[in-house]
Amino acid sequence: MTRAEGWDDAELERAGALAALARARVGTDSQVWAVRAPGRVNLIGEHTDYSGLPVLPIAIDRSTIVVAAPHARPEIELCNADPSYPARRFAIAASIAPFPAGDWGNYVKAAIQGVIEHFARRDTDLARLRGGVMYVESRVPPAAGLSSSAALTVSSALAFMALNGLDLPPLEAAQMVARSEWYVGTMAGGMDQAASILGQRDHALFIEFDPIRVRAVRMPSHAALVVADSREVADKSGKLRAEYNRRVIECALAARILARALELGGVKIIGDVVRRLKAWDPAELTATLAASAPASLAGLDGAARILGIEEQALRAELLGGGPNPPNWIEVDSTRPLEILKRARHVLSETKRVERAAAALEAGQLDEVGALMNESHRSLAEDFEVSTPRLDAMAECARRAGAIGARLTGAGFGGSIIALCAASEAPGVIAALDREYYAPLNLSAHDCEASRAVLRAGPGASAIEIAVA
Ligand code: NG1
Repeated sequence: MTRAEGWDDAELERAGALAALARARVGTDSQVWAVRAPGRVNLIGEHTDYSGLPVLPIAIDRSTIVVAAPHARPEIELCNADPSYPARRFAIAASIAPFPAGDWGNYVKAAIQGVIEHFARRDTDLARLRGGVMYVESRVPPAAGLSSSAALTVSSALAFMALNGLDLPPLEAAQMVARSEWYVGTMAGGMDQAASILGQRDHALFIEFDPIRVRAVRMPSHAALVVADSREVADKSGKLRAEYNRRVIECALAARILARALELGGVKIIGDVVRRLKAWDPAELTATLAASAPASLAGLDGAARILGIEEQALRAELLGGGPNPPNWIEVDSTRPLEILKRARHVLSETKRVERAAAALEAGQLDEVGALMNESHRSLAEDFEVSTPRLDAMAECARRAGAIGARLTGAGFGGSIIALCAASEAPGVIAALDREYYAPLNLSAHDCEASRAVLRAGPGASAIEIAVA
């Protein structure tokens, strides 16, 4: 991954300033690499990635930059330009223990652990891996559904690789970092990291999984994407993580029950089921599921009974495997596990993603907008991840002329995305300002920073910064 394209002047300037800090620390003639990795916003295809089903995000034109310079010790010294993220230090090892939950340094540890595991499988001599200083500076707003965490893990992974002369083709790099957030206890799919690596200017990305593949779909020039932050922050390491992981488990259970009903072996996720069927229909598969098990299951023990396996074995299959689970990932078994509604969303959303990609390619924005509205409804009613505030924002954007609007990202807060004719975007923003932001009494700066027209930008890339 040493593509030099994709950097704009402002990013090169930011990288230059960080490089000067790094060289001040390790030596003025040191080699220095800089990586930019963008955040992403998802057009459609929500909560499908961890079922191995397609998504349609864009990489956005806002990035995180990590600058790395080698030093003689096998450890990473980590500094963040934002003083609210304190400096961190850790040793490079085959298995890196995490900082306490919620620490920002865990995203960097996750990335480096992922690189180490990937290259260990390729017989790289881990004892020869170099440490260094890494300076981070991000312009991807956190907790806004724009994937600041993927921008950080991707830029850290590529910076650590550059430091060690390691290289990978983009699809393989996307595969490598796809599971990095499992390290922090989120059983996430690979959409965010893939979008950050595979982004293309003015293109949406139709991304498929297992293995990761991408088809770039040009954004029609008369279309604009308004992204607006609800300023409702779901606690990433608390409620949001528990609810997110719960839905991953619910989908995995639906997949196993469908597999039993259809007599398919080796199924772990819903994507495994549909890939085995030549043609499939969301309503028919949902009906098969409804006929095979109750719509909701009484905890994992109830699920294990239906599947005819021991609860312990099911737990190990669903929750085991990552570097930190099972102690970080738990499922509250006192609430029912909703398998029917969740599967109905995932199956119908998959068809919507395919149709939206085709409609976007054909320039049929009305069709894309209608699918986005339908996606929001399904996320609210069947996946139960919307909030009254996200519903109100999406509705406000539609009333103001957006062709379609929906929550984007995991939900429980975060942002909405509205597809507009470029000429309508200012009106949509004005309506959100008037109807949604004004009653929140935000400062002019905070209101301004909360919403924007975002353009699809290029994916991550690394450059070497020459000594001035
Ligand atoms: P956000 O909420 O933007 O971080 C999360 C997952 C994605 C995907 C979406 C829902 C993480 C890091 N990412 O995105 O992989 O599953 O939810 O479509 O949790």
